[in-house]
Amino acid sequence: MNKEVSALVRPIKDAKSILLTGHVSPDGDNLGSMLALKLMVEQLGKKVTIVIDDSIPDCFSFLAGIDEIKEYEADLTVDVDLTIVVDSSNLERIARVEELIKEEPIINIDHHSDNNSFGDYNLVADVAATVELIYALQEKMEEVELTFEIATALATGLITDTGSFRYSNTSSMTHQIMAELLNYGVDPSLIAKEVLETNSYQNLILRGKVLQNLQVDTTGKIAWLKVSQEMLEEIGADLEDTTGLVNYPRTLKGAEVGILFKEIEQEEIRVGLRSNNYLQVNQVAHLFDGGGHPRAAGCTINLKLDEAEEQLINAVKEQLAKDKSKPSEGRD
Ligand SMILES: [Mn+2]
Repeated sequence: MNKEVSALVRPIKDAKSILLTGHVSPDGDNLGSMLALKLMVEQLGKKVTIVIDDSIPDCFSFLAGIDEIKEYEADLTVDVDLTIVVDSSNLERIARVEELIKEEPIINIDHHSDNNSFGDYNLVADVAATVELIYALQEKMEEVELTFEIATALATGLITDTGSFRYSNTSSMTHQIMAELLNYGVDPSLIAKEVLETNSYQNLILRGKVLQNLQVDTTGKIAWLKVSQEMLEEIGADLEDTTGLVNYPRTLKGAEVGILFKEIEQEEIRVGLRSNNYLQVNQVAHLFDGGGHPRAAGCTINLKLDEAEEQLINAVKEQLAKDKSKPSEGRD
């Protein structure tokens, strides 16, 4: 991995103006990676524009530089000589931001095992969070100093992608990096409070309503939840209030896989998949042009909610039949 990290230093130093982006449904690792990297390369005098084809959840508003992230718009133009994509297995994950990429080289920094190496430079490694790779890059860039703001962004990625160091992707390296970040004054209790332990009123009410409609297949192995636009309107909630819902169905005793369907628009259904022990949910996501990890993946299906539900659940049943014969694998 050392060589791949070092290989990024030259193109970053040679660039003047950098486009930074990451996947839709931005999470703490995606945002933490982008913001840490932005603050790092700004120390080198680079101009940085962050664009995402989605809105930013409020819970991340404590991160330095978060207000400067632009949401994709059709008339947006950027003049850059390097693009860096973080935390994304393929270019489809950045949605319409792909339209902003012209001839400039692309750096791909990611930790998803199904990453298709779409970059001209690829730093893809099996680590708990993409921020671990950004941390490694910082260590290689002698002129760049770790600051409280950068450390906080990196720690946010570690905490969120490891489920507060509970998931099996957590390594001794993850803890070593966290220990180093604490030396820069990072406050993990504040990060946990902001990101994991604060809910909007609408989020709690929506959670109650959505959980009441929990669906389970006849085997009890597949559990899923649905959020329709009608439900959101009824309680005055928006898509941001769905944060965290994806984690509930797989906690059902006996379930192997938990799924959340979110109706973004009438024929645009965003699907989050989580599994417990052996089902490779990224294989299911791939069938619908999505991606992710064996235990956490996502995709978007351009069908009506009930049609998307039927197709996706059928695909999960087929994958369950394939995977149950294999020895179990750890969470990625
Ligand atoms: Mn990640």
